[in-house]
Amino acid sequence: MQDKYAHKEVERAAHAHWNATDAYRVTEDAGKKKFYACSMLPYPSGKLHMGHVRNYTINDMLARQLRMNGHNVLMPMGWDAFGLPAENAAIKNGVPPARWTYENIAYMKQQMQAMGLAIDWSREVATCDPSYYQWNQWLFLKMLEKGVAYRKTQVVNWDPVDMTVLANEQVIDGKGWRTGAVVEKREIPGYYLNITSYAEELLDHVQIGNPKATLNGWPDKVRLMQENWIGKSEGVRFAFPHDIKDASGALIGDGKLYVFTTRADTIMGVTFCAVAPEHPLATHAASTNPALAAFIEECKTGGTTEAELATQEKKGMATGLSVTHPITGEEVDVWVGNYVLMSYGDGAVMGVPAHDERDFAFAKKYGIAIKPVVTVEGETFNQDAWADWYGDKQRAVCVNSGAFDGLPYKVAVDAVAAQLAAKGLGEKKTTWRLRDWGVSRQRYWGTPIPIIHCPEHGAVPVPEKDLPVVLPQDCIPDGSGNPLHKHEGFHAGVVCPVCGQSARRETDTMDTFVDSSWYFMRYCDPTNSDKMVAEGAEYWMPMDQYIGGIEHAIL
Ligand code: ANZ
Repeated sequence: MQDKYAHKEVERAAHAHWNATDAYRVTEDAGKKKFYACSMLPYPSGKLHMGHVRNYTINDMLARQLRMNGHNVLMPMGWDAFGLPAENAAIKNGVPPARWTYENIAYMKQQMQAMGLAIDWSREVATCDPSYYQWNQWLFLKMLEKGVAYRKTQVVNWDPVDMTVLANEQVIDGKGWRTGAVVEKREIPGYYLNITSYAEELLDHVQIGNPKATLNGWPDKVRLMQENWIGKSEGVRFAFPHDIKDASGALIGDGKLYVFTTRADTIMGVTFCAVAPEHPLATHAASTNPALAAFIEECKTGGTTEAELATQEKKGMATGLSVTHPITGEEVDVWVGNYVLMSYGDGAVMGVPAHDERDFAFAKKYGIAIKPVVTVEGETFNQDAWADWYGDKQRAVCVNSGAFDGLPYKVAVDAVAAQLAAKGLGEKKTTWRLRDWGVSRQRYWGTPIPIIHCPEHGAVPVPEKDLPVVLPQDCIPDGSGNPLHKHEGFHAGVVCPVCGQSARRETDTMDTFVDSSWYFMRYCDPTNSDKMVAEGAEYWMPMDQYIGGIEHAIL
């Protein structure tokens, strides 16, 4: 026994021995109890930081202890290697993202090895490697076949000087981070995953007290956050009929302005309707009203996040159009409101200033009538100031509401829904806050979306046999748009899989969360070229320990 711990010598000798014996390489062994210890795969940002060290040490201690006790322990490592920082580094240093990324991987791997982590390096994966991302593409094709993946237009942040799409974090005070130009909201086509079809199932899994819940044991506040994120909202979807026609003489929206409300009991208090700036009625009205067109343009500048929309000052403008109240038959003016989201419900609201705080602020600002239609015992309505009880549905009873007078909230909602249904104008509906997942990025350093655009057949999936669609490694982004547009090799010789005509590849790439949503299963059989997730997963999954994200909490 030596007096001093001569770490350099001891560790050098230990590492040499582990390397020579391949000490941490594991194979599936049915005779042993397995333990799968996984860490969140790191982004190869350059160097390890103390958050990484802490994370990996926790699993390392666990792995070593269990191994000594006879467990068959898998502890893999990989690299979340696509994404924006590599492109930013390219812009700054003029180095291709591929080179920057692989150099960082080599450096960080050597740091991890110097730490002596008990990692099975034979299972290392890098998400920017075609042998990995080809499975993103394969899965995408399968989801297209099933209708889970689909294409539609999406609103993005557009930098008009760099002619490029910006991530939310690249928009600072409504301006592009590099150019300082006022950012526009633009609609461009993109790909989505239909996760909202699974909303009910997801909710069942997380909801506290739900008999189908599988997340029992997780902290309640995490589960509640998830529940609010999924955001189930039960209400009524109904239409205000109208006869507003477009330039060709066709009724816009088949003559119906649909809205979603959770407070159908307040329907008799509607004094206006408000539509989102992107709503077809807004576009129609703006075509003959330059002031409105300018207002809509103004709404399109600035951030697109929900938080930004929620906190900004409520602004609006009348469209000059009106629709018919479905119960009273009165004319109701249609406004454009900057607080109405196109992507929620129907992109339009019934305005009830007496009972919705946002509508109250809006009505006060623009001199719109405020008509109380529910009351709470012992309270008196004051038109000058908002009070919380105006919106308190639990204690509300209808007044000034004709046939609905005296009904409490729930009963009134059912009665209103029944009347609307009898007129063929509406029904009860569940709306979700959860949105479909927009997976395309108008960026270079990611998994190419396996689509070919044919002048005749439109967006055609790349046949499975032609996968992977390989991302060129030699592009150096300069900040002005996606360099794949200009990369001749990427488009050379591409033909439409349907008709054989010359065609162009899709240049959008996938969100990097696609990469990191299944890597833990790939580690179980990392080199399998026939299957995305193969038999190894049956042995190792479910993982026994996951350490993820602590580094974010520390930094
Ligand atoms: C009239 C009303 C009266 C409302 C009232 C509330 C209180 P949650 O619970 O989040 O689902 N809304 C509907 N679509 C919208 C959109 N696209 N953008 C902005 N707001 C929208 O909220 C549902 C309520 O949010 C709906 O109920 C609607 O306002 C508004 F005293 O309708 B309510």
